Amino acid sequence: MLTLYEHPFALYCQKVLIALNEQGIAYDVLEEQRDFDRAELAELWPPASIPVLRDGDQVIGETSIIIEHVAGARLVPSLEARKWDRLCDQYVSDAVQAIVFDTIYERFDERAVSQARGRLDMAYGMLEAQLAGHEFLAGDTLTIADCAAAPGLFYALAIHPWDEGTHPHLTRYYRALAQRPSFAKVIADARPYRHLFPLPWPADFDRYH
Ligand SMILES: N[C@@H](CCC(=O)N[C@@H](CS)C(=O)NCC(=O)O)C(=O)O
Repeated sequence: MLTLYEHPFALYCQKVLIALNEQGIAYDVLEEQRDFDRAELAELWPPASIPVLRDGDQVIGETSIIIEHVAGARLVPSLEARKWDRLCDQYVSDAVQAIVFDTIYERFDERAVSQARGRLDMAYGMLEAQLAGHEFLAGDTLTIADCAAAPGLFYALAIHPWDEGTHPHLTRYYRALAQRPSFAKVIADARPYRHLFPLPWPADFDRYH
């Protein structure tokens, strides 16, 4: 049996949860703060980032590697899928984290936050252009790239929403992802933790969900 060390409200954990749900893979959950803390996790996985997957004797960190481990070519079928997975992690999810962590860790670094917002705008443009010609990021089927995009866009929507008028394809794409059972479950399971978010949560946030 697989065991996932995770937290339902953590962006990168949601990426793996979507992949597991998509594939109908059974797993046990250990939830941060309830079942383990970061010091305990560091003994297993020194970076102590979440999620971490335990599969028998194997301890696997890094979401893209976890997804490749559990799903292989079913979710990582092409170089294109890997490319968009990397782009979504680096320019959407990491930009979101830079903005959120700026508040959590009281850095108040306006330049860094502004750069992160610029990266999000750049990423929205890239996604819009790609999605104009494809249902999903890497073609006609859902891949690791969409597992990466969904939670990044979820949090991006809360702090730096894209303009729906100039991004109709991105809007269509996110709306469809949000209706998909694998991601809808993740959104529902994370809902009780929204009070943990350190920035204002928009009143109209659930318009897509
Ligand atoms: N590149 C990592 C990123 C994982 C990551 O940033 N996880 C966040 C939670 S969503 C984390 O644990 N951050 C470190 C911290 O909160 O101290 C991956 O893909 O697994």
